[in-house]
Amino acid sequence: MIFEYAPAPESRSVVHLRETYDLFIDGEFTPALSGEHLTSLNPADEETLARVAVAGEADVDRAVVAARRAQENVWGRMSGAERGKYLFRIARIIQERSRELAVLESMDNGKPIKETRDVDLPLVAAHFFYHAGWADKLAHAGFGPDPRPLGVAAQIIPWNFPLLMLAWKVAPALATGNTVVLKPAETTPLTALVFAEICQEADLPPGVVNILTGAGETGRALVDHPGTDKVAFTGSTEVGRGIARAVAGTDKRLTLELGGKGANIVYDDAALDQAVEGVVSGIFFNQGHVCCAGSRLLLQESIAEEFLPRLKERVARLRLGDPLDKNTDIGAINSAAQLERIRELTDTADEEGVERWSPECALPESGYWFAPTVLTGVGQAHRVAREEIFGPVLSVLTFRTPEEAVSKANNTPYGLSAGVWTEKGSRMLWTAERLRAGVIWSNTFNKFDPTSPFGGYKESGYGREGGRHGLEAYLG
Ligand code: TXE
Repeated sequence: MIFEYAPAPESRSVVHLRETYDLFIDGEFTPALSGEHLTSLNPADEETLARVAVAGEADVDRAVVAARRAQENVWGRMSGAERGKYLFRIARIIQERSRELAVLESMDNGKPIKETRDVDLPLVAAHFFYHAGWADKLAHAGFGPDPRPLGVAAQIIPWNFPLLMLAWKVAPALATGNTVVLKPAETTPLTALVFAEICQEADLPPGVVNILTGAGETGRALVDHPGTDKVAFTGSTEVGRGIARAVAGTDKRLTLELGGKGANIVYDDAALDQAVEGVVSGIFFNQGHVCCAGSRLLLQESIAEEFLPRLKERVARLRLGDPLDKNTDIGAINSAAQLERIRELTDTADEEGVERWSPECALPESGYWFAPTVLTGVGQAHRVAREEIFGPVLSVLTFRTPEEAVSKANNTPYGLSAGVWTEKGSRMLWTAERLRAGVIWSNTFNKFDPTSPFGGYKESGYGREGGRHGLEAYLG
């Protein structure tokens, strides 16, 4: 019998798109004074989803003034227990609207619905629940006798986990009594705007959360505005460096969560089936648009011959296509610019003599797509071993000894994540102690939890998000 594939598409009808979205300032949707708009596309088919306002300097000023007023007069004066009630309410509304948010996120970002539905949205709600629980306990949690909010936080987030990055930034800021002005990425602004509606639905006092859409210029104006007390940024190392320069010499606090080039180290005694699964999800989850992706596989040479065919066989079974199909494993690349970046780096690998392999897979005709790719014969000097590709591309390197594994894993300007696969506890600990990475997973990968601090070393940035360390970053 020949198996015929039957797609199982999630319905778009749960999403109610507006033609045009305004900015969200002081509790209201309001047109941008700049009068400008940008267009948000569905990267899977390049269709326009909506027009979105672009905030200019005057709009940034309005939002910062509203956030300051709300912080000083309302939010900063409220008891922690009361702030917690709002956060619990927001968390519950997110759960109630999670199907709509998951579909919208998949449409705006291109990521598969099974990821937005089973990973992003549950984690978004969990973040608000977790931080709601902290709001009334800050005074007794060892943050000092009188932990105080910093004031107004400027928050700039990327497009790879739009709503989850919003939750990572907004929930701890609000729990600690800060108010926020947040700018989502220009290619994925829509779920942040629905979040603004959720703030209205939760009766959050006006000005506590302000959402300004726009591109880099809006972000720059927000960073440069003198009226904020903290800047929290997740994005490219290049823009992060510019923000660090802009904030230097001011009294603003800064946290940066930047790029990565994570190593997944597989020793010869690893449980291989489990390691194959971990390596595959480590790089192909979310099309590889993950700062902590395991984008370098470090494979012990003695098992390379056995491991690589198994890995390729598993990659060949990944299903690429419509992000709204519940069976899809790999969705669309988020933008034409990101697709171009991935192509440029993989083309260089071809020129450098690296061996490229992809399973046979038909790419849709419209939209932005890149087939899952495994690069072998990669040396440490190759660009694909050093630079963040941020796409579904795995660079495979080999090692002979644990010392060599650690040295290669650490041979990167980044220091965000690593995975170690071995059945030997002593080897695991020996390796983990020597890796310079903020997050190290053992015999697993891509496990996230609001209680765990997340962040990097070196060019991956500084500061931690999540757990009590994440709260500390919003307290003075
Ligand atoms: O990032 P940008 P891009 C990496 C990844 C990717 C590369 C470029 O390697 O290929 O960065 O992605 C706002 N002042 N990561 O170009 O430009 C921008 O509007 C203030 C890793 O998308 O850094 C968006 O909201 N803000 C990463 C946000 O910064 C500015 C996630 C991120 O965009 C600005 C994304 C400016 N001058 C990309 N210029 C991670 N760490 O997860 C832009 N922005």
